[in-house]
Amino acid sequence: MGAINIIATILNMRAPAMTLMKMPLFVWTWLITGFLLIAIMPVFAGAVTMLLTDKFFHTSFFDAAGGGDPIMFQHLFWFFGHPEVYILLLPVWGFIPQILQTFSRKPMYGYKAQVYSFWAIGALSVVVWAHHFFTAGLPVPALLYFMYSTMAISLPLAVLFFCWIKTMWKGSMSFETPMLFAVGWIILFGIGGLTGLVLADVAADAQYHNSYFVVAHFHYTLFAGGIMGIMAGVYYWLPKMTGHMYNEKLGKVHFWLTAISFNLTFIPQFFVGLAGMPRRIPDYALQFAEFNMISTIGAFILGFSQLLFVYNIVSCVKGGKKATDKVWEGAEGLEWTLPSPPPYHSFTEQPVVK
Ligand SMILES: [Cu+2]
Repeated sequence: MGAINIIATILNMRAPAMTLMKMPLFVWTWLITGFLLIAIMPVFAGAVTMLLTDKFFHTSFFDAAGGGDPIMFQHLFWFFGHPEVYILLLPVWGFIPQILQTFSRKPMYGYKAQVYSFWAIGALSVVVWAHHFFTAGLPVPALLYFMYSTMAISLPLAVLFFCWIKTMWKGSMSFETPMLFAVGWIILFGIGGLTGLVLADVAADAQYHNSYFVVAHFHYTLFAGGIMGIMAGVYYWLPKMTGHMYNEKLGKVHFWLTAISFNLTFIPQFFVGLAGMPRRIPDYALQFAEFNMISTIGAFILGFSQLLFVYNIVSCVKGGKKATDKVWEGAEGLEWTLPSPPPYHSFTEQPVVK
């Protein structure tokens, strides 16, 4: 219902001159996210309902003992599970280029290419699901199909990365906290993407599957690619939302602590994974102890440094230097034409879209 609401709002309620190809990328990625949600959530709901009837009403959809197929559950779950990752990431991919543009003080590079790449990624995301269980014994043609289709995602993603780098290229860049998070995001999410490409290789995946390599890859994708991106967005729009500037120094300390401790936590996991440490176990062999210790220390620093984030947000809501309407010198978009915070009944007249 939420997804339908988002799609209907974007398609029907834009300002008169706001054509689709003038929309902020954040709105584009939300539109695609809406369609993805509608495509996968009913399948997921069906799968969990079947699982529940298996468990409580003695059906055997997925129970081999009663003639069911456990691999079928993996198919249904990952038909949901893979696009779900993009549902979490796409909105972030939408606002990061806007932040890069603002702090590079030059026009965004390749707006249209980015829009088409987002659609390509959205479409590909619903046809690659079986790469999550390459070792479950799928037929070889299926393995090859899911390997190549997964690798194909790196093409539109590479287009996006080039557009984002080109947006910054020779710009008059400055590194306020949102920009630090955005640039850090590109590098760390890049590692997440590249290690995903490694996992997509059927032959290599026999080694990587169910190891800590997957855990490390996943956190580079979802923590760096998702959460750290959201942090960039929070710092970017916080002055607009609250009417106050956050503490810039504290924001920078928060970024560096987060970026360093994040790597301290997850880089060792690539290595223990490659050395054979499986995931989802309560204990591990002694030869993995040192790297796990480094990882644990990193995780504690990462967790505690988020208290700075909470403190910064709370004190920004409570008070601080008044934010101007535009907040950031290079910012573009309708929200920056309104006072900070925007008043109720924000636009009394139709806004002019350039
Ligand atoms: Cu996947």
